[in-house]
Amino acid sequence: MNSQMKQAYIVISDVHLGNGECNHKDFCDFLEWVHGLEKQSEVIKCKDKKITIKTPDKIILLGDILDLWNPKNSDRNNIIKDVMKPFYLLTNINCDKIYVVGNHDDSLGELEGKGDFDVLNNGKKIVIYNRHYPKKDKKSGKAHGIKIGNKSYFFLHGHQFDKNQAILKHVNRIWNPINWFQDLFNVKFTKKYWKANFAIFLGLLICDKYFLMREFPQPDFFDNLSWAMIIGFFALSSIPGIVANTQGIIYNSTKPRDKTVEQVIKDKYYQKNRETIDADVVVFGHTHFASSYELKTETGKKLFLNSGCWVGSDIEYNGITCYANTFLYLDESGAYIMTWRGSGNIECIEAFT
Ligand SMILES: [Mn+2]
Repeated sequence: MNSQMKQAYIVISDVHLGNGECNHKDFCDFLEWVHGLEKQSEVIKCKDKKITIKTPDKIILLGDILDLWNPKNSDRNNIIKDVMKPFYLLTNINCDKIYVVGNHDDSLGELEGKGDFDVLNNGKKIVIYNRHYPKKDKKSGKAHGIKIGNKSYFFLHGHQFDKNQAILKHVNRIWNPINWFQDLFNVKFTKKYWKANFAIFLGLLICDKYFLMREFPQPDFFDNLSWAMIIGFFALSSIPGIVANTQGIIYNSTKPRDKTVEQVIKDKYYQKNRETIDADVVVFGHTHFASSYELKTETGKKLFLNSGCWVGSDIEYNGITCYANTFLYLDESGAYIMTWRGSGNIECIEAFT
């Protein structure tokens, strides 16, 4: 029992590896620092308290770690490029990793339960959870939080709290337009020549309308079909390029970002799930705003914590700083929102003891 009492978790979300705004180098430096905790723990000041950051027993990767939706230049090779080093560094850290998928890495959810890739050299595991960690109990339909110290914690990415995302989720089960266009765009020929292909496609359309139909008032069926196939080929090899390169702009304007935990919870979307989560603390990411909110319910209080992001830089909203490069540290003494300031400097933003 004693070993269960002394536990340390590190929670990271919304790194968006592959995205142009991802703080890739900072994230790698941070992981190297986490690896270093194995040899020596770090003592930092949090208000008037001293906290010892120990080497973690578990790392929770809380969604949107990879950006499969919106990679730089829509090119998925940028994800592969960005992923190499962080995952190599993660492997070196001597603890199990829990990967809870978010909306930007939603398709990884298909890997849940597909076991044999996940044991690393050091005997540690990386386990994928499609929705949340821990899973719901099949009988009661309830999810019981993980006990760390005297509090229990429940982890989910948080797009489940986001109205737009929740509607999308239903559609996405059958057809996910963002992924679909990304798939079509990431065909090498399309990726390389979509602009030229689009010019050819337009050219063919114009030809079709103004010249060919007049020359051949009644073209036979097979002529028509092969003509349609040629136009179709260039359409298919160019339109995904246009969609993939504009959806980033559209997506950015509808981003769920920059909402504090209070705003998310007061939006009432959480209500739906509330009876099924049996935990003192609900941890999520998604909005890129490391913050907290305490909700008073009929049964008591529930604390909501947001793990923030590793994208962009610190921004101020209505006098509140939204930090970049944030993580949560949880141990038997409490929960802490922290920010990586570079070169091993950690700043504590909020403490819950
Ligand atoms: Mn998200």
